[in-house]
Amino acid sequence: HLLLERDGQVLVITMNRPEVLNAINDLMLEELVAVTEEAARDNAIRCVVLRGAGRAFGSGQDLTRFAWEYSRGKQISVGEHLDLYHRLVQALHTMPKPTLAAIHGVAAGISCNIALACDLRIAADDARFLEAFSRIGLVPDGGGSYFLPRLVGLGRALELAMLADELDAHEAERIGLVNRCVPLADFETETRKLAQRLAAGPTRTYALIKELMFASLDTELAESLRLESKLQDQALTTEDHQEGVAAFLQKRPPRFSGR
Ligand code: LHQ
Repeated sequence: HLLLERDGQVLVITMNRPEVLNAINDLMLEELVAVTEEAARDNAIRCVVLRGAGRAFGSGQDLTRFAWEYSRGKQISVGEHLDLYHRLVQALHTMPKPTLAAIHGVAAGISCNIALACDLRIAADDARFLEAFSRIGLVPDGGGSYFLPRLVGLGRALELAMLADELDAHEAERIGLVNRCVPLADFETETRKLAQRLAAGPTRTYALIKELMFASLDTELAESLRLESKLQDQALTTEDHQEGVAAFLQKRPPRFSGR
């Protein structure tokens, strides 16, 4: 249920069940886990883009499976099922290269939260974000309770999760849920441009930046300063650091290799 495409050093993962707005079923989830874990290991990939086929990004967990299990009177334990989602969210979060969610149309439920686990989000102006969970009596999962308050603050996070109203793309951009909102007509081009730019960046440094920023949210200043020193030591050993300095001194654009 995925389409995979290599565009230079960018891996584009397209969720492909357009007839149900890319609702995530078991097979798609297993494929997403396998592909993201593999992308993390593959040094030839320097940026990962996640998007949806058809008219939407994704409508969340495929609810037909759950409806079916309810109808058979089965007690559902989501533990094992969620474990797979957790592997996906962890793979995206710890990916040692940038991840970009490209959202058009609706992003609902766990599909929305998977987008939140990516480093950056670009949205088409037709995008709609929906923390749909409470509409069906569920709590946000797939990392939503972690990323949402960190991205938009506690007040907005509670509102989005409790009222479960749709948020349009402009409002999402205004509150910082997405990094940028572009006209639908330019969405593909702008996504590609941003992805190529990220793939041409200092990849190892990007990974260190992610680690540092998230760590700072759970530590005090002294600890953040210590971690900055430690990770700067690592950044200083990269070829991209040397290249960046050389390019600056030679007054030319840097050619980063990701090493
Ligand atoms: C769908 C779905 C869908 C199947 C649209 N499944 N078919 C929960 C449980 C346990 C463990 C794991 O985690 C989770 C996390 C979750 O993600 S819970 C939240 C699940 N998602 C939702 O509650 C959203 C349900 N969908 C909707 O509310 C609407 O479809 C939205 C607002 C997403 C889009 O509305 P529209 O643009 O009006 O499209 P539509 O409703 O007409 O949908 C098009 C088709 O897609 C339709 O099928 P049909 O045969 O009538 O054309 C829908 O039934 C199907 N579809 N979402 N999640």
